Amino acid sequence: QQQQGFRPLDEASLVAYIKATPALAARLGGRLDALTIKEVGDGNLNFVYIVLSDAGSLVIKQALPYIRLVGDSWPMSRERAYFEASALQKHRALCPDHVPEVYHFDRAMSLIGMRYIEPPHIILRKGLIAGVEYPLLAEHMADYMAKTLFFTSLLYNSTTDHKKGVAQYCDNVEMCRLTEQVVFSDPYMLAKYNRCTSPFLDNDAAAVREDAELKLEIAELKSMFIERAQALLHGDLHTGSIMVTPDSTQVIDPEFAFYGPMGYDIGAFLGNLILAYFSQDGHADQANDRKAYKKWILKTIEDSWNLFHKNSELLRLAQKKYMTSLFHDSLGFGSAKMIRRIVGIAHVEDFESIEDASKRASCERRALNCAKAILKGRRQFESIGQVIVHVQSFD
Ligand code: ADP
Ligand code: SR1
Ligand code: MG
Ligand code: MG
Ligand code: MG
Repeated sequence: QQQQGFRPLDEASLVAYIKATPALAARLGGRLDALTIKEVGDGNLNFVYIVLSDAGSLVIKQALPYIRLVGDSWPMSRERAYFEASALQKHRALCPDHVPEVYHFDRAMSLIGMRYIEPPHIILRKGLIAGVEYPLLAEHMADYMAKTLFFTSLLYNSTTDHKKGVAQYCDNVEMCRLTEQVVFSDPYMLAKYNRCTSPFLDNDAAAVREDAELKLEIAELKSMFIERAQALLHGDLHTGSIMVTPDSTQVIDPEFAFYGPMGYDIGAFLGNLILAYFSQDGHADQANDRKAYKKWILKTIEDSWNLFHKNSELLRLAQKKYMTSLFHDSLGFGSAKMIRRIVGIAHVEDFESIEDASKRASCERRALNCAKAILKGRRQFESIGQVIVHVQSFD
């Protein structure tokens, strides 16, 4: 890690930094005397500033040497900013429509300057809570996942190039170890930072810890996550890492990027959509029972997989057997990502914003039971349509 030259910035010191950095100043049209700067980071790890001038805009993201959610008692390598900038650049080269441009990267400062994904873009998770439909989301995300995953895999690249990539991202090991802990280990044992909607879900969380069959399955997925360098993953592809309008889909925040199993990214996206599905009853009111919206979420899950699968380029490259195991991997990882959001450290706004704890617990329990059943029985599913029927049976 580059120690020299690092200092945490704030709204005030960021102005001087921008003035001294031509690549950033130019994006603001050189109009640096009346900047508006606001820290908007609502994620678990980093600090994010929106910078506006009367002639331009940008976003600055800085990693500090700890996890923001917990504080400096949980140190974390600032090199995550390097991997985020590298992955944004690589994935943008493959899929420019859905990845924002990096304007500037300062490794010593762990700082990225990038495109401000302007309003009316909002974080997809917030759109899902508000009940907004995004007609192009499935098509855009299928395109993003197909391009970023297949074209960073051995289906496309030489072993020499692939191994170079694997070697580069191997150093993002602290972030991988964080995932190993908070997704694949802690939810299945008594761990310091685990929480759940207590007392309603106490027994459900204990049942997860005592379920030998479930733990065997999660151990298999954990091994795959650690060992299988299949493609350059985003590494944290939940609905809080996607910004949307009805016409546009932009994927941000790949700081967990590494060469891992493709199903981990696909599962993160699909699993978080299933979480959104089960949270809808907690957001229903007299004006909107959310029934039609739930159908749209299920259709989006189905279309996302089917469009990813049907992409003609991919079919040419990949054998049926390859796609079937990718499907089952995606279902396994998707379930793991659902379970950790209910009994692990990092919860999701979809459920957290349901104020009535008993109502929240009831939504969470259905999602948890659905995820446990998918994780254990994932190899039996032959199509995404069967998964949709299964999800509905827990509603
Ligand atoms: P973290 O790594 O801490 O999760 P994120 O990259 O997810 O940080 O960013 C946190 C928040 O900052 C996002 O939820 C979004 O609201 C905002 N944000 C991040 N990047 C951009 C961007 N390029 N344009 C607009 N808003 C952004
Ligand atoms: C301490 S765990 C924080 C979580 O937030 C990130 O976005 C990742 O999902 C990580 O697991
Ligand atoms: Mg984030
Ligand atoms: Mg992040
Ligand atoms: Mg997740």
